Amino acid sequence: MAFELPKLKYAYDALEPHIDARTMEIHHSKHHQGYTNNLNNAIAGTDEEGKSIENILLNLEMSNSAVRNNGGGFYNHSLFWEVMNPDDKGYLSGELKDAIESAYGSVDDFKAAFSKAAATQFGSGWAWLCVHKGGKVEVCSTPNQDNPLMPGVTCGGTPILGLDVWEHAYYLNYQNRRPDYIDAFFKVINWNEVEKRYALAK
Ligand code: MN3
Repeated sequence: MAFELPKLKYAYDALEPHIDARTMEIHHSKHHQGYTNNLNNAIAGTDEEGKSIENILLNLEMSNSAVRNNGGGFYNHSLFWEVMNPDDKGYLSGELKDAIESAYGSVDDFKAAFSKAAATQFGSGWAWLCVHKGGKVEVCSTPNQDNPLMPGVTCGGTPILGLDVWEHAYYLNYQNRRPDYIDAFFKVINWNEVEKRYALAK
């Protein structure tokens, strides 16, 4: 069974004015579709075919750039769409809020750390909030389409929140103003979804 582009649970214009419809449409229907197709092509006829994307990334041979780039791209964007929502955003609470305060002191300090990771990732990449076994959380960033599931990648653990800081994610609306895009992302984070992922991963 080949990987399929996941459907969005909201319309392309649902995240406006924070993330514009044209960017969402191109990002989902062109970029994410491209990673999906290229991943399927890269694993066709190999031992990876039929495995879950998590399994493929956790056991990735990092020198396999086709699977690294496109498997990462497939997984990262699938997470990205899920952790945003225009309506059902919830608010940071419960065990995840406790874990964030334990690691960063306060929610504002966490936001500053995450924003800094996103703003200072040189070139294309992602900022992450990860969970380690036992529940400790950590912010990090990765270049290109790498992510914390991959062997040897910075913070490790399970990513539960990810922000795409490739220019294709924001350039139409924000041009070079990546920090404004990062601020906007915080207005559409679906904390209910992030908390659900925290509970599963910890
Ligand atoms: Mn992208």
